[in-house]
Amino acid sequence: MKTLTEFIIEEQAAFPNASGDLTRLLNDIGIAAKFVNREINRAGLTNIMGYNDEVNVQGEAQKKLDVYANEQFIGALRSGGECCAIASEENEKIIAFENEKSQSGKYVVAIDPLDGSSNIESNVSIGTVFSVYKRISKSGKGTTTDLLQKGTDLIAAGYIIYGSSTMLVYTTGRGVNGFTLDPSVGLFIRSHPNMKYPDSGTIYSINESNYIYFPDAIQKYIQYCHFDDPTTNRPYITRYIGSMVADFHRNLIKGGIFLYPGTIKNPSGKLRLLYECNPMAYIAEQAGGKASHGFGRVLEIEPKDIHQRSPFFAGPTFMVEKIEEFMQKYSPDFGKK
Ligand code: P6P
Repeated sequence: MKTLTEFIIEEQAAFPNASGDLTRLLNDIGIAAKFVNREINRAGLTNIMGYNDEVNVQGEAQKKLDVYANEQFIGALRSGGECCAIASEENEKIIAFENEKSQSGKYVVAIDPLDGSSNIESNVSIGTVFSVYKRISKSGKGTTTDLLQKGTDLIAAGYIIYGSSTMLVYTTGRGVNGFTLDPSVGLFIRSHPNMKYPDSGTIYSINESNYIYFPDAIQKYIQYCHFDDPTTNRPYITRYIGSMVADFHRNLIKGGIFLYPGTIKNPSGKLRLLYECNPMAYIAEQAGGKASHGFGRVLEIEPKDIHQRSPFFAGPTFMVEKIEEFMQKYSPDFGKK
């Protein structure tokens, strides 16, 4: 049995110049996750479920748990001192920490503190998604430029899924490991070592209600999934819960592709590059799969804005490559200005 803390420390040993700062930062995230988990597990019993009459930068009604989760992760990272700035889905601008300790922090974090929160009252699994970069600026307050880095520059990325059990899944570029929270002792225990997509994938996850707005390539891919061809395990199984972390995690375990394409109304799709697509893309690639925006690696996108969106396809390599084949063949100019 290995705890998250033990594993992170062991991982640090693999980086000869490691100072322990990333170890402490990842631990800070793990601690905040436990507090968020506790509130989520009792959300139905307190008035925390309701809306707090605010809207976030996305114009989405903020649920109290969104605000609580945001405060927990920001608070943990601020007091930990390893992170100098944060980009959060819940904040329009970056949060550049004022305290001296944080201003000497070597890292910056992009985070979706509670993804899928519209599912809270229906008790559907929700999640936190985070990504960690080395700061570019040398010292002082962190800057937006520190956050606008390509996914290929990620130092670490992960998610917490608050589901039937609470799990923290992360990578530092040396594979993907999953840790299940034992609430009786408040420890994340390594339960899923070296997570990899299964070789065969038969699940596809997409919001088919957008069908008429999808480009031809996506409409044809959905028809491809429906086609009866036992030699390629089709028709595929459709599973879509509308909570990215839950859909992504199930597909990583069971083998399937998660799709959030662009539409003719929103060619860039809905998911945010910095704190949803990039961290999940890093995990997908480290788990032996691929993550594409339809025409190439998500991780190669040059970010221009901390809240910019991207089409997102992640799963086993053969399934993502099929999407890229269809985009090239049927919608080669889609989303290109
Ligand atoms: P739709 C949740 O709001 C979220 O950001 C992701 O977690 C999820 O995959 C997506 O939106 C669902 O969006 O348009 O299918 O309801």
